[in-house]
Amino acid sequence: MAEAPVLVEIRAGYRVLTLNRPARLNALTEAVQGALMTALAEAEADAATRALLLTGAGRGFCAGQDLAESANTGQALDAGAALDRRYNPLVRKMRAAPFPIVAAVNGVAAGAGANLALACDIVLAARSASFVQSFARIGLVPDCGGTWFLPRLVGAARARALALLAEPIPAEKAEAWGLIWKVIDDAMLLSEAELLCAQFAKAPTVALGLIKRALDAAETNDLSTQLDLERDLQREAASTPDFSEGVLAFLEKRAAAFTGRRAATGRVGAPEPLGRDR
Ligand code: T3D
Repeated sequence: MAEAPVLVEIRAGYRVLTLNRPARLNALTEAVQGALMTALAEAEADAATRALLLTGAGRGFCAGQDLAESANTGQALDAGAALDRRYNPLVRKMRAAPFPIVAAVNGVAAGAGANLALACDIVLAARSASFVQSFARIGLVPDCGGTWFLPRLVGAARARALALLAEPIPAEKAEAWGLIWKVIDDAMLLSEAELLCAQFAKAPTVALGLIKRALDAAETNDLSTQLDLERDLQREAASTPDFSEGVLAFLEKRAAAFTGRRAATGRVGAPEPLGRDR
């Protein structure tokens, strides 16, 4: 039987998604993209999933679009259609996920693979990993949000050089430049990422999802609009049982026991995509 293109492991409070084409450095085929979309939708539909960990099998994280698959279609490639149909929905879904997504970049992250990592909320990278906006090497433009993420994360000058020169940068430089959150020694990468996800699995998940929304909206809002959005999101966060529990736990000088739910019982609260019970 063929190996699954994405491995899904269900842990206590979070899921681990592993891109699973190690011989091709986990290059993205339609099958991988489809499996990733399904895995994300299933995670969202499961109220017990409060974080995701995305990593790659073998020595690479992800080498971007599988160029052999692109070349083998036998017809002129409409790369715009591929983005519309497969990549863009994936990036939108990751950014809109109502829980944090942690990338454990275990090796090279190239092209769309680099930008899928940057679409995650927290990026950890193995010391031996590298990031390359390899698009210009093959006559393409950074996609999967690359032209949006790069200048915001590293500033205009570095974004331009990374995109135009398509040179790899090592994980340590990526951390120093603010492209990623943290470099971890190779042997510790996965366990550190798991620890982070286990921490998120006990966090006030609704508030974390709202924080993601606020930060993304801040990229285009003016201050006044953002203040209004913060008011609305704060109202929503403060209506969760996790807020009451957080305050009570503080006053009682104990650790909070957050449920991640939107309401104490049942499906109360704002309508949720995919019927999440929180
Ligand atoms: O087409 C559309 O739909 C538009 C959308 C485009 C989105 C994109 O992502 S475009 C960018 C595509 N990706 C690349 O251009 C990166 C290509 N790969 C590389 O530049 C290098 O492989 C790496 C820098 C990532 C790693 O280099 P290295 O020396 O560590 O490994 P390698 O020997 O090059 O690769 C190992 C194997 O993986 C090798 O196969 P082999 O020779 O052992 O049979 C190689 O061909 C294969 N591989 C690596 N990347 C891809 C790939 N096979 C298919 N597609 C790949 N992207």
